[in-house]
Amino acid sequence: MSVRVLSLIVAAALTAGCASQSSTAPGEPTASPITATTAPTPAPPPTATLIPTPARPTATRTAAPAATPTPIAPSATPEVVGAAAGGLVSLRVRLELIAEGFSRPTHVTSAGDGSDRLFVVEQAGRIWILRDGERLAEPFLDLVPLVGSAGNEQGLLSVAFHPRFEENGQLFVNYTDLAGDTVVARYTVDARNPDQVDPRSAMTVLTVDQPAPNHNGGLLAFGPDGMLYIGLGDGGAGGDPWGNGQSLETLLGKLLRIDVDSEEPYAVPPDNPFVGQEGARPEIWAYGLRNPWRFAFDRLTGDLYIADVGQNALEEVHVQPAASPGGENYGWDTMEGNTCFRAAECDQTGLELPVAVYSHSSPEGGCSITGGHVYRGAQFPALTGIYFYTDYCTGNLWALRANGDGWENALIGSIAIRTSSFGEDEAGELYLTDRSGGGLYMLVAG
Ligand SMILES: [Ca+2]
Ligand SMILES: [Ca+2]
Repeated sequence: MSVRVLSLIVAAALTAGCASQSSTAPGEPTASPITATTAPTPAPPPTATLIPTPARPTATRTAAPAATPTPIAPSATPEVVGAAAGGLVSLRVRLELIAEGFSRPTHVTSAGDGSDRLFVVEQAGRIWILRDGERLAEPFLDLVPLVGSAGNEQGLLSVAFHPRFEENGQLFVNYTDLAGDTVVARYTVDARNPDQVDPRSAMTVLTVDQPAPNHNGGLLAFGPDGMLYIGLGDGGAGGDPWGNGQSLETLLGKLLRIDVDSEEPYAVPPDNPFVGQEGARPEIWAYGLRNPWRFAFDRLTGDLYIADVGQNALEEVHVQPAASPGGENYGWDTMEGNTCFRAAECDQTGLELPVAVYSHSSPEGGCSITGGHVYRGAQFPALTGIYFYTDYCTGNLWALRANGDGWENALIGSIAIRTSSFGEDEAGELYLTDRSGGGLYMLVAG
């Protein structure tokens, strides 16, 4: 067995959000995430992996057959190969190496302050600045002493800059602490040095007890409404043993929406969907989520894309229209993807079905979805309006876009990195972090 194969197996064991961890729970079949990644596999049959959802307004539209993905070896610029006739499957994209040497990067984003800096988050607790592709010598923020990152899905998981960061210097981080519990905290940049955070500025916004090391969610993002959205997984183990996904009494298994400006540490927006409902936590914006590791707002339309990591069968993407008043039930653990979970039938009343799914049981599938963004950059017009997402385990890369009343979804290739996150720079160009190799890549057309 080669060194490379060994390293891939190790990486597979570290899968963030992957069902492989929860598959250790009794009764869960074991996923085999590494089989599709250890070597280039024979070409799978063409599939666009569209899911029939006949009863839903979001029903998927039929797309042209997908190109055969061609896994390739890691390199400085791992290519994505996708070619076929028409539609998304004819998209050609590749990854361009921007920087390397990060230790288990979990997130990348920008500050929206006109500085054009990129901020790369490391799982152990540091945030680094890239300016013009060069990493600054000192970290922007070092939370290593506060962060517990022993578990595969624990650590410093994201950073979000306040929409008025340029004025108030505020940023928000999401990490698991030394006890494994979720912490959302606010920090303020050093008034004398815009490349350093003042560690004394820490203010805890929210903490959530975590019953198990996995399924911590972890993303923070400000919506177009100026509210802070927080993704929280179902708490962990496997199969949601505590029933958190469907319970409005807990913050676990939810997307939260809070107002960090009106009060400290936060206020509940009065128009949140469960305000005033007895027994429901008013911070909840949407529920029925298993581990929404990454979600993203389309910066043009405000539509919200939620990539929810599946159990042992299906990975899924939900899309919430910008006009939604919230309150959606995304199904877990009544459903996994577009199927009933552990049941032949289930009551689907009131459940939102995903607009795209892929399975764990084929080479063109995977084991743990990493949601991306809708491309709104300026450099690659061919990518405009397309939501990109990938599978952490197989590297399969997907493109999804609205198509009339439905959705076009296509497998467009395979990338030879372990994508922990996508992120946008200030101009809307897209980047990916390779948790295994430590690189930061830019998604490039052509
Ligand atoms: Ca957990
Ligand atoms: Ca779902």
